[in-house]
Amino acid sequence: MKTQVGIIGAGPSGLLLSHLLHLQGIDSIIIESRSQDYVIGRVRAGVLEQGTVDVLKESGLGTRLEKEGLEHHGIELLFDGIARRIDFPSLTDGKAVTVYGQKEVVKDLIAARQAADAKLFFEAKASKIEGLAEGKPVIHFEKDGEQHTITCDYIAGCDGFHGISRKAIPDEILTVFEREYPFGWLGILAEAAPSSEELIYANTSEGFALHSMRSPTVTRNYIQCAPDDDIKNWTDDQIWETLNRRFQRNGESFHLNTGNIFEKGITAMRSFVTEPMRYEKLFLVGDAAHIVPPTGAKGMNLAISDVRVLAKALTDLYHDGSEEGIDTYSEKCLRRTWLVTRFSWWMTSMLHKFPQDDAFGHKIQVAQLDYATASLAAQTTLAENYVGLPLDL
Ligand code: FAS
Ligand code: PHB
Repeated sequence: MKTQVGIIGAGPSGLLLSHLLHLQGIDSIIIESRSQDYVIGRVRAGVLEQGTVDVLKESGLGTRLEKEGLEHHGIELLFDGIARRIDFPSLTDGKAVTVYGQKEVVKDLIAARQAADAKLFFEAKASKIEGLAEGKPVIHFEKDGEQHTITCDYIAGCDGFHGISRKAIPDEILTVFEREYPFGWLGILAEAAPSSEELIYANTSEGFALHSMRSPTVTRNYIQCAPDDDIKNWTDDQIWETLNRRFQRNGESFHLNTGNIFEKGITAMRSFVTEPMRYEKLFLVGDAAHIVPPTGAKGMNLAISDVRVLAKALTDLYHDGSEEGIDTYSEKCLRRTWLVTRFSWWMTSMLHKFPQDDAFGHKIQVAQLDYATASLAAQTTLAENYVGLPLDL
């Protein structure tokens, strides 16, 4: 097979890139190792930045998002029993975030690509990338037991943290920056109305908890747990009891709605950045290049900002012959990646219980949270990062 842009991976990165290129008349082929049902079934991100919402709506993917997305104008930070709200619109010139699950975004993208008769192949696993040094990129993949190749002008490695793209960059060129956190997140989806209108990020003496949601009838909650914890160690009652304890606050009663937990799992937490994000005619996009702890609700949003930069760069190249965009792709995306990595690290450091932390360490965290929610300048800093920094900061 032959195409202009070969895309490995049909997560948010690969699907949105293919969609945006299609709108510009640029041909792509997407290969995805998993089945369509598996890709759609994955439960991951929940919060869309303003910029993510804008690019989805501007590219014709806003119908369900407008109907089912929940616009949120703030979050609550809870620490030492003190609950304080950060308002977004008043601190960010009217911006907000939208709660709309990643699986809904992926569903909408797959539907749009299939409606456009895209060359989107599921259960097609890329095994090798060749020809980069010679300027003639070829993707080798297997489907239905047969070997195939895709000859392309450029390759977008949208294959996530465990994909093959990053490994196609020679070791002597690639630099990896990584920090593993000494905890994980136990996440649940339950048939229960959210217990609060907005998200609650709680720092407690026993650990972090997050209250989120997916719809007026489905709540999404997280508990900090040991990094090597096993979901089998947790009964549903223990999960609800822990959440209820961690969301209590001084001077007011908090009622946690409970219900049938229909999805639960444990996610490891790491910060991970690869430099550079381009090698010859291969571009790394999204989780293939970087991972952030989900405390700042940034993972998918950062992936989508990579896509916005690369789609514009490839459009300028194919339409006007300008290479300026592809030549600055890595530098531009890495700047934003580090800004987002810093914010996600900061939120994670401020809100979680670290095993090595003593009473002094907890007091410093409380002071950080007190300042972040009491000072207008500090609230503005948190709000402008949470709703999403401008692409051209
Ligand atoms: P993805 O990992 O989504 O997609 C990569 C795709 O490439 C996958 O479908 C994979 O099957 C495919 N692939 C891999 N190797 C391949 C090969 N050799 N050939 C073909 N295909 C291949 N972000 C948040 O903002 N909030 C959250 O709460 C949150 N929770 C998360 C929980 C988990 C368990 C994980 C893993 C991530 C979470 N994230 C969260 C981050 C997540 O949302 C990512 O940022 C987002 O999926 C990034 O999208 P992609 O870059 O498309 O990568
Ligand atoms: C979610 O709803 O899944 C979610 C929300 C905010 C986060 C992380 C996850 O910071």
